[in-house]
Amino acid sequence: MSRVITVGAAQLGAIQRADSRARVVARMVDLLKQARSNGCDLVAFPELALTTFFPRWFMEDQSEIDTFFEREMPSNETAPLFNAAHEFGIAFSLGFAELTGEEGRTRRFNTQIIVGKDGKIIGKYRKIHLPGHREHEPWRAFQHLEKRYFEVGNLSWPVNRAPADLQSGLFGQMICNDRRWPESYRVMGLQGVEMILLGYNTPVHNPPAPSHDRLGDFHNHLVMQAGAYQNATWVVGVAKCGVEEGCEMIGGSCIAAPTGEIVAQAITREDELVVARCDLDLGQSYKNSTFNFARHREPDQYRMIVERKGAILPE
Ligand code: ING
Repeated sequence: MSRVITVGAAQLGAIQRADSRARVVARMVDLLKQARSNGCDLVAFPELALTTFFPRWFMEDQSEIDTFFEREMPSNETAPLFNAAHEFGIAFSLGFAELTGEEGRTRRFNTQIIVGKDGKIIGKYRKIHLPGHREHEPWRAFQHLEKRYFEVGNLSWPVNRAPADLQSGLFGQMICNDRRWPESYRVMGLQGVEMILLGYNTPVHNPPAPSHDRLGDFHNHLVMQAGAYQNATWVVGVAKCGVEEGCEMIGGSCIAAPTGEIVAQAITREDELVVARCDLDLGQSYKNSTFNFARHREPDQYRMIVERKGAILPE
């Protein structure tokens, strides 16, 4: 059996600090129009897709910081995106900085949602692996203050079943640094995920480890291909890229199959739609053989080591 959906990875080029949300949303609607002419069922947008990557700056004034957050979704500025997607009958995922009230206090998360063709939210995720640092580190060419501006996500990695107009697919999400941690994929693999949507903003230069810079593009694809294969799932990775406020970010948006192969990828660091027809049943042969978790995984062995919490040194 095959359950094919046509997917578009909607890579965004640079967004400068002065760029309005309205201007960015207009770019995203243009990508949705391209997706419509390519027969897309689903489009994935990057992490923090509405603004420049603001964690690159040290800010102390909370009202200034909060100008980069969304208090409601959709809002007046983002409504044109939701309206266009609904009119075109296209589902989409969107990353944004979420400011909300929960448990009687203000909460701030690096969030991503999947919105169905009917405009209803299918799934919501809040970034768990927050890279970088919490305090100002002036030695850096640029800051990476996600730990300062966001809380660690509190929704784990849920897998949600989409409606029939998306082949009743099992969809999961992660954000950026999450893709470097195998646990992110495995938690969803254990739920039978068939497609993971992930947005990222990844600087070319990593100040604490400049020797890694030359491998940025390689590591980007390595982790998504491995995560896809080892969990028998599609992985759609979408960059915000190019030079934002002097900071260069990698592109490399791609669609990786459960086989581990990249089936389509971006060739620019601009706004670019990467399209592939994805059979959500393609992972079944791996889930039923090599990665049949029920038959081949040994969770008791893993748990024993994890619960020891210490290093396992040879006698
Ligand atoms: N960005 C980067 C990422 O994980 C980073 C942080 C850059 C980690 C370079 C390692 C090397 O892709 C975000 N936003 O998580």
